[in-house]
Amino acid sequence: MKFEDVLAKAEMEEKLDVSEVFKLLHPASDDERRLLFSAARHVREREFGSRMFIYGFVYFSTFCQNACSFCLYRHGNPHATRYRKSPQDVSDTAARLRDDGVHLIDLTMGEDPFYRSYEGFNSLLDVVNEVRNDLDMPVMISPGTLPKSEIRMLSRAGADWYACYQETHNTELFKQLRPGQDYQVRLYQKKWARECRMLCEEGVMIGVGEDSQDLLVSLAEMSRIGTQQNRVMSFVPQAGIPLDGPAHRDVDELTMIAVMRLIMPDRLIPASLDVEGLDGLKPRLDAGANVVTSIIPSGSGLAGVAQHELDIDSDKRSVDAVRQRLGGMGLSLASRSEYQNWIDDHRPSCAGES
Ligand code: SAM
Ligand code: MD0
Ligand code: SF4
Repeated sequence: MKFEDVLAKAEMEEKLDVSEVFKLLHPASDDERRLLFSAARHVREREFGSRMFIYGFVYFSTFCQNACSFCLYRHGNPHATRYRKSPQDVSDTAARLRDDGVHLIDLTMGEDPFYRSYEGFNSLLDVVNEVRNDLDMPVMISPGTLPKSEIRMLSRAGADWYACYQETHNTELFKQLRPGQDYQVRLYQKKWARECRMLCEEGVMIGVGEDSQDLLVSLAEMSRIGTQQNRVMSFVPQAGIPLDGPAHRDVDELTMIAVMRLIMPDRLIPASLDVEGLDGLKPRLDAGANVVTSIIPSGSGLAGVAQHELDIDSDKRSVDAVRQRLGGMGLSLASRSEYQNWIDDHRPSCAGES
């Protein structure tokens, strides 16, 4: 089947077989690439109109017991700036982000032994409760892997979303990327969170040694697990880590965003400012993303992950800067109630497959 014919089928939301998805992952010319992105935007427009969502990012502890090969914050890396914000700092930052106009607060940490201790975890539950109930903001929690009992406590404290990225669904590659970590336990986070009625985010990385076969498997896994938000981020090389870049990429991030939009039209897809900063926003939205993530308040001393400082203190990772860029693209920010309605409509009501 010709590229255009597969695209037409995808735009009509007909189910594609593996060879058709493979074709979409490999546009053979600039023209095919343009058509792919335009179809992805078309599908996004049909599902979400021109209204984009926007998330604040609070990386409240950069201590980590793990040694992921791609991450600046891996245990023992002397190049990483380590800090641990207090619960009070976290809720003050969340309040500032709410006033700036984000739709959700993403509370993210390295696997910090303090916040995983009895005392630290309880203080985390208090912060989640405060942000959700006192600030009245939707909360995403990105704490790494936890036992199901603790995921349940986070859900009860008010967390709406659980984010935990597999990075790859190739178990051999996973071992290289997340040495010493258990593939199945990480995958189970999403099943457990869903059983606790939380929305879930899955994610894959590009440029870490994957091939297009691996990406096909990831797409199938995202569909199967039913994660309501799915992200793809290009690997950004870091000081002091074992993984080199840039590796050969069979498929780039933008193509993957577009294909995700086409085969899972109603899911949320981030355009993360954490990869190429504010200048990376337009290409990601042009490829069909609909959530701007990694808004970080300037002067807060908070870091990004893949880009720990890019655009932060120049105020370019702000809601205002994003709003301005969206205006130039004929897009706008949704209201908080539009976002709240979306999560109310998509929250799992019972245990699903995983
Ligand atoms: N520590 C928790 C964990 O690993 O699940 C939460 C942090 S998690 C949100 C950090 C994510 O950022 C990783 O899962 C990975 O997808 C992405 N990331 C980290 N380092 C990166 C890099 N150098 N380039 C691109 N993405 C990166
Ligand atoms: C982002 N820097 O949204 C953040 C982070 C964690 N849930 C998300 C990778 O790009
Ligand atoms: Fe730690 Fe998360 Fe970085 Fe892995 S990705 S080293 S778990 S902060």
